[in-house]
Amino acid sequence: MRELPGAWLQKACRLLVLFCLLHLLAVLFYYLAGSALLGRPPAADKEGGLATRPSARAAHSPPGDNASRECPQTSPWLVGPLHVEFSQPVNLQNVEKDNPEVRDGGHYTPKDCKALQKVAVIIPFRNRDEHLKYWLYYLHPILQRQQLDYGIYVINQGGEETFNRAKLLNIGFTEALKEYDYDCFVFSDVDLIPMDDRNIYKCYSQPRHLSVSMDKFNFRLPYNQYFGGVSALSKEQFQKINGFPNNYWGWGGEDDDIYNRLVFKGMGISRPDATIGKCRMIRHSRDHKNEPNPQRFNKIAHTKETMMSDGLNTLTYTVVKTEKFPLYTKITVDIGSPKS
Ligand SMILES: [Mn+2]
Repeated sequence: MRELPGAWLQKACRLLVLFCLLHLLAVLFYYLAGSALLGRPPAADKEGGLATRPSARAAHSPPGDNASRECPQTSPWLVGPLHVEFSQPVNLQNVEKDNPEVRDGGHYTPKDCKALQKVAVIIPFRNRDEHLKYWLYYLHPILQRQQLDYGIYVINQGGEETFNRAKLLNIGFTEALKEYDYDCFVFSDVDLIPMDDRNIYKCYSQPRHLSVSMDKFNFRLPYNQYFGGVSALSKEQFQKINGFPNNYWGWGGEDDDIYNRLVFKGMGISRPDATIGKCRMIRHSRDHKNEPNPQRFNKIAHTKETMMSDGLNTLTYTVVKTEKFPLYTKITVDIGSPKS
């Protein structure tokens, strides 16, 4: 009597196994039939993984077909760690020749696929042409390998007034949006070069800090709240915090104010790990008219009260000149003075 339920169970098991096999066969059939119908190998997401693929693909399918397909989440062109040094001077004409797909004003759009994000890179600037050459030399190839639809905006502070980094960044955001429907903004100092192209210059669900391990700080984060150097905010994230402060004249504090704004609006910081986030800063002495701002400690203590009355909604400036160079757009602005 004991065998009876056992035999029944065995029969049921056999049936189940048979059913599973049938199911597997059916799935396999539709999978193979499907890829045969589409005329491409089953591993479609691996396309472009080999250097020979793009040209092979271009020969087989009409142009425009690939450009309408979204780029993969991870670009197949990334190489990882990079050698970065500043011993040889850079000739911009050579950089232009090496980056033939970069259009006037420093714009690039991937040819093979539709970029996941439209990124404006904003660089606050004054009298750092040598640094800018290195930046363009290193970053253009990296940003292209990252398959971004991007534009480079150098915001040059005209006149002799004290430097105001955050206000220049606000201006960059505003001016770039007049030109193209950007959805992400990378704010980068002119003297910072990433040492790994897996550090993607794009936006994430939370504001991104990209320059997390700088050689200047022995490849460590100087403090947990540090948000200086290179950062990325989506258009929505930037607008949510009313942009950056306009009232930090001279060196320091504006990055901490930005950090406070993000926290007060309920956001957190996203970062790459310490290896991917490695970067080099070009050594330099302190700039004239960018002395440490003595008011900075008092100011960052009051971000909560001041942030909605100082930022994008109170931004005033005049564009003095817009220049479209082959590798970047340079916008020279009059941003007033600390008193005005
Ligand atoms: Mn620096």
